[in-house]
Amino acid sequence: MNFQAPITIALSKGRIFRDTLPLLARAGIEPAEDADKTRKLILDTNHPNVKLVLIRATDVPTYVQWGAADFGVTGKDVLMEHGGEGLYEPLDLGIARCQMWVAGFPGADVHARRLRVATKYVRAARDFFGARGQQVETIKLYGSMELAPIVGLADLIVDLVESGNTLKANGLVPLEYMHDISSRLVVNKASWKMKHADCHALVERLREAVEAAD
Ligand code: PRT
Ligand code: MG
Repeated sequence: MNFQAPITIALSKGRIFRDTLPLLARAGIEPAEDADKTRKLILDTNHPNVKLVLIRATDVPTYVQWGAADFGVTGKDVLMEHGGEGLYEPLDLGIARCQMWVAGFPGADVHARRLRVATKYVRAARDFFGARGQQVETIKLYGSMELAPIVGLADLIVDLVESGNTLKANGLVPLEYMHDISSRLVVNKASWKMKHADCHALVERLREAVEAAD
């Protein structure tokens, strides 16, 4: 496959890059370098017109929204928090799977009045509790949410759970399931129109790669 227009794909280092790589390879795109071993922020690929940019996971939707990247791969958790303005979400890549849960000490009352909830996912938390008419006070954190109930900063947390080991190691338990999370391919809405042939071809290649991986 040949790309006529320049295409930039935003990825984050770590599990997103690792899990996206085999899908890109099946779509015929191979980076010239290993993301986890380079300090470069822009990686060339085997296609002269295709570049990868390596940025913080939470910045991926922002880059794509503003057209600084045509495509991005980002967790549904990050996407829900961003809001998805300026983006299409054409494909669930089925990678970096986990779940979003309300968590806290065993037996904590998730229906109590005047709860304080600490989380990186303020929007998802407000939506979730708000949908059942429960007003909660949210405290925005950027990491280590598990600490919040222990030090009395919050009654509950909203966090991602994979094996459950992180919660368990801190004496916490998952209390209420919220969402299944996986990584999504997002595309800038203007790119989708202006570079439609190339963008559409890439989405279809990746769709086949995802189906082959299932
Ligand atoms: O770490 P950094 O601050 O650089 O960025 P990031 O945490 O956003 O990036 P990264 O690479 O850690 O996560 C990227 C995406 O992977 C997330 O946005 C999720 O969509 C997805 N993902 C899948 C996860 C997990 N599984 C996961 N287990 N993201 C984070 N975790 C963390 C979770 O927050 C908790 O601290 O792992 C811990 C729970 O894991 P268990 O196995 O102990 O339950
Ligand atoms: Mg992380």
